Amino acid sequence: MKTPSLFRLAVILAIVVALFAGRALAADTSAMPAIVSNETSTQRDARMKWWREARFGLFIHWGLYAIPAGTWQGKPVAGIGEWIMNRGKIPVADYAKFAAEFNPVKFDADAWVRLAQGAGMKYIIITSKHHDGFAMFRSAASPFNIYDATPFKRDPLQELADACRKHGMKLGFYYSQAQDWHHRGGAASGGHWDKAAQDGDMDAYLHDIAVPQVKEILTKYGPIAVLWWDTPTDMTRERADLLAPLIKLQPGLITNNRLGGGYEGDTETPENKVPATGYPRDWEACMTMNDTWGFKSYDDNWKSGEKLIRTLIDIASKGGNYLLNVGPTAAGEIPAPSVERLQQVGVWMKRNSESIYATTASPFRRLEWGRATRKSGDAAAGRPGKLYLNVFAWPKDGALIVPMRGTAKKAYLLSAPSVALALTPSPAGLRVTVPAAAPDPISSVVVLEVAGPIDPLPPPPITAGGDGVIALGCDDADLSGKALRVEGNTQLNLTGWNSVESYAQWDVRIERPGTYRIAALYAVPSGQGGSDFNVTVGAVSLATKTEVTGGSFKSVVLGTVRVEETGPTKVTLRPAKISGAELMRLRSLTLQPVATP
Ligand code: H79
Repeated sequence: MKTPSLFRLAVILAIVVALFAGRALAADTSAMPAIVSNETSTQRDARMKWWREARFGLFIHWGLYAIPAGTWQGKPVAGIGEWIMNRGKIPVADYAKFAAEFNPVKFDADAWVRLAQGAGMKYIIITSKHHDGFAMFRSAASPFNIYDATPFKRDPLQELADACRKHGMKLGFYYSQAQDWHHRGGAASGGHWDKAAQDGDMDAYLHDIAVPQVKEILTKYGPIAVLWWDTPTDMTRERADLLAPLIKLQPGLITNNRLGGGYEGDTETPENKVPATGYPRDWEACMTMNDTWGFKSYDDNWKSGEKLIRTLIDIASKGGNYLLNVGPTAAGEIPAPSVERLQQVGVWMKRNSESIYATTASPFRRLEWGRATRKSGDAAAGRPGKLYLNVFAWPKDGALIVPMRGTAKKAYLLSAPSVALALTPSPAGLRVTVPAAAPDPISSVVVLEVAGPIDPLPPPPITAGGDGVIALGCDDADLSGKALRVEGNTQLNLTGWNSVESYAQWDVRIERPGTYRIAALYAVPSGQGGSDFNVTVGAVSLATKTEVTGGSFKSVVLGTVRVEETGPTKVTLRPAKISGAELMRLRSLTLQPVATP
């Protein structure tokens, strides 16, 4: 009895597998923009391993734009420095003349690599060609390159590749594949100020310039760890298909999500912002140290060393990498303020990098005093799991409260591992008794050795402030629905309300019953207003419609509700019928008690 039924099962299984295989084949030939890859998730994890452990890299924007350095014909050109050709509407022939004066004799690849290494960085990504079309390497595909068009007559990518290999630093190349203001047909939608020189066929540009140059950078410089595409303007699937196969030229190459044509690459790349929460896959925040990528002589708006260090910690606590930029000068030097800051980061990393490298995202949504990262343990190897608490605001009362249930095996300062800190479980969380003085003025690391999984406590319910107003921020909300997420850097907003499944919910505690006026600070672009949505406070509900705010954020009174019950309550904002692309972008919701006579 058993054998035949098992056999029948096997036949059915075989048929099902064949059917699915057939479907997969069918999907391959369809227009689905999913890259066909036979890499298993284990292989992928192995390929991504060094990158996930690295957490910190140096971005270098270096090119001809370092010569004008933000000034054209005696006038400052607004915006990011490497865009000066575009923003200054510099004719192609005039911009090309910078090449004759480009002689960065102070360039010292070894010093750059040592600087990055000293800062605790594990990889370097340099612009091999930016939107200005100038190749920073010796290229057979175009004479507009640093070897053939300048008095410098050196190949900085070769020198950097050699220095990286010598110091065990991973090297990656940035390449602007779709936007090239110099070569005909490469200007896409970004170039239109010098039609006579820029007009041309994009496919011819890809064929003659982008494809051969990407081949060059992936074959002439030894092992390349990352290929960093940028601005996939006008990249159709067909066009991206010309470049995508080149990725195979470097085994293990990691690519970002900016090739275009539906190729997703390996990494998300938020630019100049730290997302409020992480992403569901690998991500890297690329950020400037001042307000430009390419050197601008007068941009002195430097972020402090403390800010850079805390940004690195913040990003690591959300499971991402930090790609921090420098813009070397036309002489070939990294500006002194950047060097100083990288050295400052290095001082902190020397003592505290264990809390950064090879860590994963924090188990806590938010911590009042700082950020957390973690490392899983290995019981077989006798290695405990660790929680790294990066404390920005050192407790004045000597008690660091970690909002988790239970206790830990052991706690200590990363700077003094042999001194155990007392642990006291409490309803508010695990209390770690710490010394009065912070070991580090920027961020001090407390290590918790843990046996099993961390059990975070839910954040305390939101209560009214001194003015009686209950203020609900977007990063306090529990989010439902696939697309709903928090965006923004300092000014956060909830976005992605594209279905009735998308809703936000807040845990509040009502201390005073009464009538509350509900207002929302939101943005709805023109033509997208009139969506229906509901706000529910416990058992009472309010139905309303969105107003157009014209793209900017505006505080809109939604109505009033009468709340009878005190105690823990849920406040929910949920769409009922969406008329635009999404309901709104929401910054906050407030419940203001209405004075009753
Ligand atoms: O290489 C750096 C930027 O030059 C590049 N990506 C990073 C890593 C980049 N190219 N385009 N963009 C980023 C976004 C486009 C911004 C624009 Fe603008 C807004 C183009 C025109 C308006 C910024 C402001 C550039 C010129 C003015």
